[in-house]
Amino acid sequence: MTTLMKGGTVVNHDHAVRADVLIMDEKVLAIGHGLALPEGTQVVDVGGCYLLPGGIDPHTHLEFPFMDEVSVDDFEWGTKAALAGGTTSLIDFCVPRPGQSLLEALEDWRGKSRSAACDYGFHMAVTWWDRQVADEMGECVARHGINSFKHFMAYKGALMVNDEEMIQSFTRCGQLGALPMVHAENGDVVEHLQRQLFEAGNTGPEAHGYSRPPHVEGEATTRAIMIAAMTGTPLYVVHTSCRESHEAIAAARARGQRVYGEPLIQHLVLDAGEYQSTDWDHAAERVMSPPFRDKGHQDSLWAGLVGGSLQVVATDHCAFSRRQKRLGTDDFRRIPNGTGGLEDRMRVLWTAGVNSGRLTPEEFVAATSTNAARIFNMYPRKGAIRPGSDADIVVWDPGATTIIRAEGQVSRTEYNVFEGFACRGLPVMTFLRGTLANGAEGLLAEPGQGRYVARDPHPATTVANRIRFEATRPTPVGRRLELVP
Ligand code: DUC
Ligand code: ZN
Ligand code: ZN
Ligand code: ZN
Repeated sequence: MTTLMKGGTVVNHDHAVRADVLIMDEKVLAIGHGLALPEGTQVVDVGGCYLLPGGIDPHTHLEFPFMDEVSVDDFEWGTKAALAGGTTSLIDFCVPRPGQSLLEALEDWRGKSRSAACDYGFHMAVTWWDRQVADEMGECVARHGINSFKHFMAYKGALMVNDEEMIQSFTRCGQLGALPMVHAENGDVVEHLQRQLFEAGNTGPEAHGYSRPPHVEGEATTRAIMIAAMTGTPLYVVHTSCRESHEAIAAARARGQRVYGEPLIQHLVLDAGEYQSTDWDHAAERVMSPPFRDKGHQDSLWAGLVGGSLQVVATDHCAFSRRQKRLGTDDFRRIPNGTGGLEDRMRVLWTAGVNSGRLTPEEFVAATSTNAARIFNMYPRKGAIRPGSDADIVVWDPGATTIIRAEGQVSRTEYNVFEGFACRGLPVMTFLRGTLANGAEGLLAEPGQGRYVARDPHPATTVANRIRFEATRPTPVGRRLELVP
């Protein structure tokens, strides 16, 4: 089947141009004017709209067993929420249970993801270290298309890794050409502050924010950056939420280190005042880690997006129901950490970023799609509208408006942290590999139509990093020299 999208403006990360887009067999075939149309071409009028590369959210937790609960948006509903919001690909975190091997966990995630309605990939979490983990990381890269490994520096006693485990794993990533990622919060300090706060009688959700102050994140980010410098690997810092963490990333980049930072849409527009609500549910529903910050931190994150020291806007979509949140009624430490955002990320970022004049439409595309595709090696199959790319295309109407309401949302939660947010600029049609997945008729996407995106390793990135590292320090840690092609 061939489809022509006629009369729109194609926006890629580097330029925008008025042009028609011809789609054939799931791919973009041609972009231009007066294109020769095969017989039977279906024409879609997109006059007055932008055509954007489908959103890529590289940070989700669908059906995630976490804090003794399981997040309520599974692969079916999480990916449908994504498509409703203009996101056509996501990368979910495969997290082994304690004692479970990486490859067994991958089997679990494969099973859960069979119901995916949009395209998806996996990162793998490394939550302890031994020889088997090292071997299985190699398998993940060589055979399963996973080229990124996540390290939790928080969640002591559950997911947290110590510094030795991190340097082992980062070194292994370097050997494999894979990208280490960190959830950067100092888990020892968090646990200490949580206990102190709780023992002093602070049981409510506002204590969650106090137990994870910005310095906890700044310290861990700095530590991870230094370890990455010693192993000669790049580093991706997930959910960069505060000035301290952003400045550590910016300083590392200025030194020539390849460090990437990912603010969440939540942290860009919502602040710590949410935890002061007299409505317990309202505050608890917004408990996530890192927590929402005081407003001043938002300016730093926006500056990072504009200036290039932060590259990707994600969601950390990890949705819990009100019932699950209420498990922490007597103790904030038991409130499952997580919020949703897949449905909202693009429309909220457009409203707060593009309409405000902070971001150009091209920069919006970079932050919501292209940069993630490049960093995680899905580019140019994903993250661009150009001949040969998957026809993942969002028809974006900059004049369309809505007010975000939990009622009627796709996500299975009863609330929405962006409740009441007035959006201007909406995805009015979302095409996944050339097929309409969401439009005026509502969601058309079927569970199971999402395809797994295998991702190759990143030799170029690690080589470049090694050279910079050697220039500043003559004795590299690890065994990089024999491994570089
Ligand atoms: N933070 C959350 O809020 N939820 C899931 C995991 C995480 O790190
Ligand atoms: Zn995290
Ligand atoms: Zn409320
Ligand atoms: Zn996360």
